[in-house]
Amino acid sequence: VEASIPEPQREAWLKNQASGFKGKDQFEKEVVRHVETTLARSMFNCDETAAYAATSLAFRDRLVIEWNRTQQRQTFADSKRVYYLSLEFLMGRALDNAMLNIGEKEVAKSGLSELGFRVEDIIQQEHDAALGNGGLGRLAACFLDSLASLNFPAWGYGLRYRYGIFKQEIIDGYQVEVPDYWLDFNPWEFPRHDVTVDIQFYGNVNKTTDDSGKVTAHWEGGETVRAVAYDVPIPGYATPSTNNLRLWSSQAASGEFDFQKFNSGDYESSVGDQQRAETISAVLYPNDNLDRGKELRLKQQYFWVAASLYDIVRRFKKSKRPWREFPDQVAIQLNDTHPTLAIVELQRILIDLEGLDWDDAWNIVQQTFSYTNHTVLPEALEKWSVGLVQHLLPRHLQIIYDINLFFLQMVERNFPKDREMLSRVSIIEESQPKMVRMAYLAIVGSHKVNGVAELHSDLIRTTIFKDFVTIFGPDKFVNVTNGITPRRWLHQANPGLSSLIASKAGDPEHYLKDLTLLNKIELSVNDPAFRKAWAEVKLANKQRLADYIKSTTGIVVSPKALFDVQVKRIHEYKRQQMNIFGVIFRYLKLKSMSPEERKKVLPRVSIFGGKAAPGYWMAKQIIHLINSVGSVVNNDPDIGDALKVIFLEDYNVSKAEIIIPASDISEHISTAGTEASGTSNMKFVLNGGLIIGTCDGANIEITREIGEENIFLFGNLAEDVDDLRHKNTYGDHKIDPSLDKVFNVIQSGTFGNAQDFQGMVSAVREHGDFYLVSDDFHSYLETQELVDKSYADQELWITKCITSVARMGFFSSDRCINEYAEEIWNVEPLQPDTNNGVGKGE
Ligand code: NBY
Repeated sequence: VEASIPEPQREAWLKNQASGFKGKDQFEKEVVRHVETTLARSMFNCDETAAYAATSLAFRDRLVIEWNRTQQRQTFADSKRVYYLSLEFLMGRALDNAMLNIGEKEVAKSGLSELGFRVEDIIQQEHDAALGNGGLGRLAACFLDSLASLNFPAWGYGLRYRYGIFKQEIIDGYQVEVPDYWLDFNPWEFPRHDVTVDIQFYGNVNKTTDDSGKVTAHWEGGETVRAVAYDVPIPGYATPSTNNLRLWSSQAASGEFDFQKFNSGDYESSVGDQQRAETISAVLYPNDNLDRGKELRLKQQYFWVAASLYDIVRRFKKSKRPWREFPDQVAIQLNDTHPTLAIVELQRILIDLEGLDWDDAWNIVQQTFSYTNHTVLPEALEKWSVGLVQHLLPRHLQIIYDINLFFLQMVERNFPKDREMLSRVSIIEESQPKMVRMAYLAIVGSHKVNGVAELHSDLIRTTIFKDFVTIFGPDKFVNVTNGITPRRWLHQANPGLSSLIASKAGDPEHYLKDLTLLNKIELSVNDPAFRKAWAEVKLANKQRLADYIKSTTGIVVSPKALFDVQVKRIHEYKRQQMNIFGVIFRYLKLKSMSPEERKKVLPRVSIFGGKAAPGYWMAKQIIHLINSVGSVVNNDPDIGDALKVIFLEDYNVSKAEIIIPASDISEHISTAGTEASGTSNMKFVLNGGLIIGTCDGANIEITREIGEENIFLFGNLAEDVDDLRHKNTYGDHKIDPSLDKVFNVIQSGTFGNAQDFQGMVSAVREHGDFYLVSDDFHSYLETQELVDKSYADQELWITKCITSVARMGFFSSDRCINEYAEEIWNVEPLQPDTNNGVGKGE
C-alpha cells in the first residue's frame, strides 16, 4: 500500500499498461526482442535452446499480466481462498501447457516456423519440473490446473528443491541415479527476494505469567534459517485466471556470510552455516510410500509449513478481520501427513503470539484444516520420534502433548468403558522410543479427512482409522475419487485424438471443461469413418513411441504389435515382478512352439518404465530382472517380433505424454487393497487404451463407469487378502505350477546369474508371498490370454476403446476439485469478468 502510485500519476501507468503479444506478428517480434535483448544473442547464434528461452519469455509475459490481474482481483474480492500444501508438485513441462491453456499454440507454431523452428522441437528443449515422486505429486499438479481452470482463488505452497527426483540411467541392466540439475535455466519462476520469512529451529521454551495469572510460552534461542519465496504462475485453460504456486527456498538468515565469523578468520565455518541452511531445500526425498524418519526431512516439513502459514496469516491480518473469521477466509488442504505440523504451528501462532484462548484457537484450527490420506501401507504412515521433535521443535512438542491430552480426555468422557481405546488412538505411541503418529494428529486437527477412491476411503474407515470414525462420527470421513486434467492428459499429450473427439463432442474449449461431453462420441461408435480415423490415431501414436524406443534403446518394435505397458514407480505392491514373471512364461511358451505355430501368434511388446527408490533393494532387483529378460528375449532369433521386452529409462511426466497415448493395454495389477487409487489408469483409458487390472483403487470405479465388458479384471479381492496372507505364512503354501516353472528357469541361469534374482524368488517361495503373486498368477495368465484373443478381433477391440473413452468424463480433476470445494473447503469460484473496481483502488 505504501508503494502505491499517487492518483495524479496513475493515468500515465494506465496508458502504458503492459499487454504481451497479440497475434503472430507481435509474437515473432517478442521472440526476436527476447533473443536480441534478454538473451543478448542474434540470428547468427540462435540455437533451439535460445529459441526455447525466447519463446518461453514471450509466453511468460502474457502469463504475468493475467497473473497480476488475477491476484489483484482476488485481493479486491477478499473471498475465501484455498491453500494446497504439498511437499510435491510434479509439474512436468510448462511451455506447451501455457500455449494450450492461453490458446495460442497455433500462433506460436506458425510464428516459430517463420523464424526457422518447429514448435515440437522447441517444446522438447524444456527440462521437466520434477518436484515429486509419483502419483501424489502429479495429483497436486493436476489439481492446480483444475483450480485455475475453474477460477478458484487458490495457492499452492511447496518447496523449491534444487534437485528434483533423480534422473535414472540404466547401466548393464542396473539403475544408476544421477542428480537432476533442473534449475539451470527456469523462466517460469519469479524470485521474490522481498518475500522472506525467518524460521526458527531448536532452542528452548520459557513460560511467563502476567498479573492476571495468564501463562504465556516463549520459544527462544536456537537457530534461524531464511525462507525466500519463488512464485510460479499457473494458467487456467480457456480463462484468464492465473493462480500462484509459491515455493520456498532456504538461505542462511544472515545473508551471504556470517560477517562476524568471516572477519574473525573463521571463513570455513561461515560458509558452512550458509551451506547448512541451503541443505534444507536442496533435495526431494526419493521415497514413495515409505517413511524413513530422517531429521532433515522433518526440518524440511517445518521450514515449509512455518513459512507458508506465516504468509497466509500475514495476508489474513491485512483484512483486519477478527480471528474467528479465519476459517471463512482460509481453507488449508494437507496433501498427506507431510504438512501436519501446520496444525500445531497455527495453534502456536494463535495462543503464543496472538493471545487467543486454547479452545477458541483450536476451533479455528479444526475448521481451517482438512487432510487427504493416500495410503494404507503401514510403512508409509509417518511417525516422528518424540525425542527428535523435542530437540528440533520444543514448543511444538508441548502443544502436541496438549492436543493429545484434551483429545484423550474427550475420548475418555465419551467412551468410558473402552480403556484400550485410549492407547489405540493416542497421538503418542507408547513405544521405545515414543513416536508421534502424524496421521492421528492430522485427523484430530482437521474437520474432514478424505481417501482418494471409494475402496480406499472404505478401507481407511474400517481399518486404520476405524476408532476415529467411532469417536468423531462417520461424516468426518469422506471420499473424493481422484481425477486427472484432460488438458495435459488428452489435449496436450494426444492432439490427434483430441481433435477427432472434437469432431463429435464439440470444440475443445467445451468438452475439455465439461468432460462428461465425451459421451457424445458413443453415438459414433459404429460410424466406419470415425472408427477408421480412431485406428489411425492410435497407430500414429504407436509409431511415435516405436520411433522413441528405436532412438533410445536401438530396439525396433512393430507398431502393429500389441503394446502392453506398465509405467509407474517400482514397488512390490504394484507387482511389476508378476508382470515380468508373466513375460517369462510367454517366452517359454513361444520357445516350445514350432516356427509355423509361432508365426501365428499375435506379437506383443512389453513396455516397462519407472524409478526405484535408491535404497529399495528389491525394487532394484526387479528392474535388473526386466532388463535381463529383455536382453535374452530381444536377441533370441527364434522369437523375432513375437515378443519384445523394453525398459524405458527415466520415466517422467514428459515421457508419460508419449507413452500413454500409444498403449493398447496397460497394467494396474497391485495386490487388492494396496493401491489407494492410481491415476495413470485413468490416463490410459482416456487415451483409448484398455486396462488389465485387479479390483483395487480407482480400477473399480473405472469399471463401474465404462462397463465390465470393457476391462480385463482378475485376481483375489481385498476382503480375502488377510486370510490368504495368513495361509501363505502358516498353512501350506503351494506355488502356482506355471510360476514354479518360471522360477526354475530363472534359477537355471537363463537370464544371467540366478543369485541376482534370488530375493524376488524367495519372497514368493519362502517368505510368505506377502503380495500374493502366486495366488493371483494363474488368473493373471488366463486374463492375459483373454487380452490376446480380444485384440485379435480388432473391430470389437475398437468398439471397447471408443465406448470406454466416451464414459470417462467422471475422472476429470475438475469434477474432483468441485467436490473438494463443496464438501470440504466451502469455497466458490471468482469469475474473471467480475473485474470491476480493480485498477482503481489498491
Ligand atoms: O497417491 C499415491 C498412491 O500410491 C496412489 O494410489 C494415488 O493415486 C496417488 C494420488 O492419490 N501415493 C504416492 O504417490 N505417495 C508418495 O509418493 C509418497 C511420497 C513420500 C512419502 C509417502 C508417499 N513419504 O512418506 O515420504
